[in-house]
Amino acid sequence: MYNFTDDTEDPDLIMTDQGTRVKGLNYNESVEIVFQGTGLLNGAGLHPMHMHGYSFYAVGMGEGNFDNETDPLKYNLVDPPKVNTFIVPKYGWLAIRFVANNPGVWFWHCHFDRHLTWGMETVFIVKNGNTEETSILPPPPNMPTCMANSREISIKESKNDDGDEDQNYL
Ligand SMILES: [Cu+2]
Repeated sequence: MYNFTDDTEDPDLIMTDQGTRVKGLNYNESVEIVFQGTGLLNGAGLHPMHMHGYSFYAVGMGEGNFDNETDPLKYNLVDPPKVNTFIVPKYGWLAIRFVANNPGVWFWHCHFDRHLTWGMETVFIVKNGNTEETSILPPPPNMPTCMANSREISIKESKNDDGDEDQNYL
């Protein structure tokens, strides 16, 4: 197994891939996530992982590298804390579970803002269920449309120097 908690300074690991990938989840899907802390680049630290839209159960945590065979056997499935933020321990791991029963687009991130800007963030898109009650509410009737906003902005930006409106915004 790769040793995530090694204090390596391998320069090939300095630059990460930038991406806009998100994770899609089906309505009512049971989700388990294991956050693995790392010591790579001597960057070991705590990470308070925070999820919007949900509380989750922190079912397990431990030191070192997560072992997918043995560590789940030690999960607390009786009375785990239900929270929306929990610490991934330094040189350790955190396992959480939740049921994706709140449709929407939900931000997930480390709550240290500096880490967030380094890329410790992602998004879950939880799909609608089969009923109105299990789906995202429609926008309110007075919500401006994107088209109305973009037209107003375009008109403001397209004034000529002589004050005439440029009609090519459409
Ligand atoms: Cu962090």
